[in-house]
Amino acid sequence: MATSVSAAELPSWDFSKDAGGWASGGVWNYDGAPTISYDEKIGDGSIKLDVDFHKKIKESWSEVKLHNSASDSSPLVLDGCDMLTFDFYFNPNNMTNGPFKAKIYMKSDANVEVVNVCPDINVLAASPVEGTNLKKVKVSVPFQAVTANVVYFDFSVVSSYTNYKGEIYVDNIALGKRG
Ligand SMILES: [Ca+2]
Repeated sequence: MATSVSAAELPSWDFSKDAGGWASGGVWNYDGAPTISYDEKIGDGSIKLDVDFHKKIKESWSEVKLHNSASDSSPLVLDGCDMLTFDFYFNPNNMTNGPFKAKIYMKSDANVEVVNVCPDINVLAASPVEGTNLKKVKVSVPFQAVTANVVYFDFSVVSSYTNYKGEIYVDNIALGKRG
């Protein structure tokens, strides 16, 4: 009997069990060493970034990277993927000015840069998270549609003239298709 195979779902990470292959990917124009860890509480599992951008308040770009090591060994097969969404948690008491940006960067197995976008994170759209000092905003990042085997995948939080010092959480990183 034939078994129908549904189209592969686009990858997503809800961090319900672990960091899902995401780990520190280094920094760019950042002073010090951020601490990247798995947090089991916020968002029922998320990635925690302990960062300090205050020495870079005069800089338009100070970057803390997460790297997806799972895609190093087993390519992410993308077919018409043109969007990434994620949840961004921050503590508004930890900063007096902004904004943040996200940077999404992917390279294919043909060594082609298939995604390289860095939209602003609209912190003004964030809502308070009950029982915490945090605010949360869902961020949608559109990009030109990609059909490729992705073998290099970075997700960065970028400070643009912020003095943010403290914890940031990232959750529900999901690749998808618009419309
Ligand atoms: Ca989660």
